Amino acid sequence: MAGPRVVIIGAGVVGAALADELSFAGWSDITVVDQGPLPATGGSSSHAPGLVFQTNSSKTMTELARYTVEKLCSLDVDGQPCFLQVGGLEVATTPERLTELHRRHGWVTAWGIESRLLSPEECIELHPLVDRERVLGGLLVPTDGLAKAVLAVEAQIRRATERGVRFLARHEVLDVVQNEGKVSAVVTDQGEIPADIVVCCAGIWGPKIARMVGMNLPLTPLAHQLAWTGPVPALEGQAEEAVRPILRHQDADLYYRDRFDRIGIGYYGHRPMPVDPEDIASVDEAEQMPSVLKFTEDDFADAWAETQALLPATRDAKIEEGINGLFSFTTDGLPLLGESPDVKGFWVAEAVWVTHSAGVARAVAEWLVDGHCSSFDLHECDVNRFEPHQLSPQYVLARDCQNFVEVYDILHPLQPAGAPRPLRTSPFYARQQELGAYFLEATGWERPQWYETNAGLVEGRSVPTPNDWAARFWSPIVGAEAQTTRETVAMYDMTALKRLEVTGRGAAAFLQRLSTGNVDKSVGSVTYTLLLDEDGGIRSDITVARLGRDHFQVGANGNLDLDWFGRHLPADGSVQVRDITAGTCCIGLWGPLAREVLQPLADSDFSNDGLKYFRAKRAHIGSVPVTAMRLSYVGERGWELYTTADMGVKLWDTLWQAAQPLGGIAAGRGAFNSLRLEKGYRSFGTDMTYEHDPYEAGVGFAVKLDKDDFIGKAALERRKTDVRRRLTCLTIDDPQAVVMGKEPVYDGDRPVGYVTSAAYGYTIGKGIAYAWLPAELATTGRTVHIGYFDRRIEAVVADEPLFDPSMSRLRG
Ligand code: FAD
Ligand code: THG
Repeated sequence: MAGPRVVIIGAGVVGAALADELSFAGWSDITVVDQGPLPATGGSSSHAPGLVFQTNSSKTMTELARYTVEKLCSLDVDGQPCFLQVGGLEVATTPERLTELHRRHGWVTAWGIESRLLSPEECIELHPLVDRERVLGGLLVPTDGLAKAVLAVEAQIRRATERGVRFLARHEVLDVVQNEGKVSAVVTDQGEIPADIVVCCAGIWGPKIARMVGMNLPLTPLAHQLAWTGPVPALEGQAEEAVRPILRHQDADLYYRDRFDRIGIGYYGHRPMPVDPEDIASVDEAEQMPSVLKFTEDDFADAWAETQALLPATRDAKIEEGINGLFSFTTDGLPLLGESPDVKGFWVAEAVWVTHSAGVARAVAEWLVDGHCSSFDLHECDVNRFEPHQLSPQYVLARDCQNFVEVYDILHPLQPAGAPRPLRTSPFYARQQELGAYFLEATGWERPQWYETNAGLVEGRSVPTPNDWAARFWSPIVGAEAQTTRETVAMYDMTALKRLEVTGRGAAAFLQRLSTGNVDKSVGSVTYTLLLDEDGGIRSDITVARLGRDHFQVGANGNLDLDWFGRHLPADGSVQVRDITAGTCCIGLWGPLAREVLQPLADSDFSNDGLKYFRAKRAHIGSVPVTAMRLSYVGERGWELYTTADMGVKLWDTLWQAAQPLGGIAAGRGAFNSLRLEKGYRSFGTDMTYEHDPYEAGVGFAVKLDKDDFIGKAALERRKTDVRRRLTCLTIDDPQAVVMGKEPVYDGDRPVGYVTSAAYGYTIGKGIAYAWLPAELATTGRTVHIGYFDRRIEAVVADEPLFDPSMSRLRG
């Protein structure tokens, strides 16, 4: 297998690793070009201090880091190791941070990496420079350590070169040529190189390269301060480069590493210092290196004071050198991986730390060679995950700077972005404000979490108050709204649900090919179905409503669904896909009295016979034309009512006036999430993702294997009989013990899985947590324990769904 002609732009730690992985996978026509000298090109990798902390709230990021550690441990350059596995220690100097370290311990444990919480004494024993009086405790990950980034580049260049990869130093890329929507060559200052695939691994220069093919790459280079002390007298004679663990002091935005008798200090506490990629100095003009700016000493003053406090031995030393080094930040802190949506063959592997470099390279190599990546779930990292507003330069700059500021902050999982807000508002926004909506944010949308005007509903109800952490961004009103939905009727704003319109004479066949269910049914049918990759992994779960012979409306999960559809469109132009989210809106009207509200307003029959469960039709609600779909993510009778944005307020007011006399309310996402978990409805991206198949995830009912071929079918036939883990429903008796997701689950003392989503079930009167567990433990009645901060919470495997298994609420 020669493979296509590949040109990799950039021989930093990402480009070099990718060349190694791709050539290992068997592709042989690979050229890596870099404007700088090799192996220290002058990019971010050339001066990175190389600290590798694997702990991350993202499972994928942790796994990418683990792969990087394992790979770099196996590499050397003439006997010099590429990784010094000294361990990683995070210390707490405040009670809040100590609590946070417990949460972080939970994440690494959930993702399968060994770590230990340490007493102050144990911290000092491992890192004797730390002041005993300042630390309250620590978290140690023994497999963390120091990556020698330039050596890693060199080692991977050597291996790749042996396999025939060409490395061209001092070749500056000036343009990327495309032909009929496909890349065809890379133009350098020393000539043109033909290419079928171009992978941009240009780090902070990425946006500049991407612009050559008209692609908007949302990252910002920001300067970050790194300083080195001179000799520290207490360390005199240290013969090894690093003996103490790498150290993080997040309370002061600092990190540390050894270098013989000196110490490297990294700082995130200074003002954000963004740089336009166009303004980065060239290799020849740069004073030191293009990615290195002059050290601004004033910005470092607090860091040095904090350092001398935490590490008293440094008081006898001086700061000898320092840099303001550039590297990439993104709007959500995650990398940008994948192929341009517009130009075939133009790929990016950008905004990647040394920490994740080899893992990312492995993932992208698999993706390129196999068409998908089976070793890592990349949905969070896909460069096509963004909504259009998330690509605006102003948004990108603001969010990237904010992420720099927050890099070590303690962030609650529900905490919304501070700014820029509000960005996207549904037509109901003003009405929601009048009702005292408490808004959280999702992909730019302002979404009511609960409504303060429902406060009166709490009285006389049993709504337990959760523990402190779970009580943030929470109100007892959430419980009252959930219960009221099951008692009377509630209006839910579903506008943020991504809606795609698929039309054309090939539409039915197209959706049949992409989905696991049968969607080629009568006009008016609605189908819950899955999109899979070739491996049988879940790409999304969607609803497909057939509104006409050649007209479908798809309820989707995000921009990746639109991207997936776009990549599979038939070349003959027989199918069109359009995102109709922004021009439309939706109210979910759900609850036992939903019909009493709707029928008198409607010009059409909304009895059970008039519109059965999982059927759709057009109608008028008062003067508002709607598409009504009879389904409910909260598990109650009722409809999703769609209309155009201009009619939204009228729809809201019409329903509101009719619902109020019956005790109807507007309800928020807090209630919504609780109700859907009582009903056992999965949420893509949280409960199930690319790495899971439908059988494990408990959505096998949505797969019709007797249907004609669809993407992923062959893989499912294999996976169906091999279910080793299951998305499992757990209940928790202690009403205070509400967990949030991403906590480890233990069988005895052994970590065996992790929680995906959780909420208190206000109807069933128990806590609910969905968790991935080994199949043999997922048996009803089995007791397991959830690790929640410093606690172990008892939980029991339950039959699901917990609410209305007979579906009496939905049918009839
Ligand atoms: P680079 O190493 O910058 O490689 C990109 C390459 O593209 C460069 O070699 C460049 O010359 C080449 N290139 C660009 N444009 C062109 C063109 N037009 N033609 C030809 N070639 C081109 N990460 C960690 O994991 N741990 C840390 O402790 C850590 N500390 C850091 C400290 C500092 C001060 C800084 C600045 C960064 C730190 N990072 C750390 C981040 C890390 O260094 C980067 O994320 C990583 O090195 C990026 O690797 P890369 O290969 O994507 O980019
Ligand atoms: N509404 C619409 N589209 C959507 C969602 C939605 N698309 C994305 C996401 N949410 C999909 N998730 C679900 C999950 C469950 C159900 C609907 C959408 C559901 N399931 C029933 C069940 O499992 O009992 C029906 C199954 C069946 O009959 O096949 O209702 O909220 N428009």
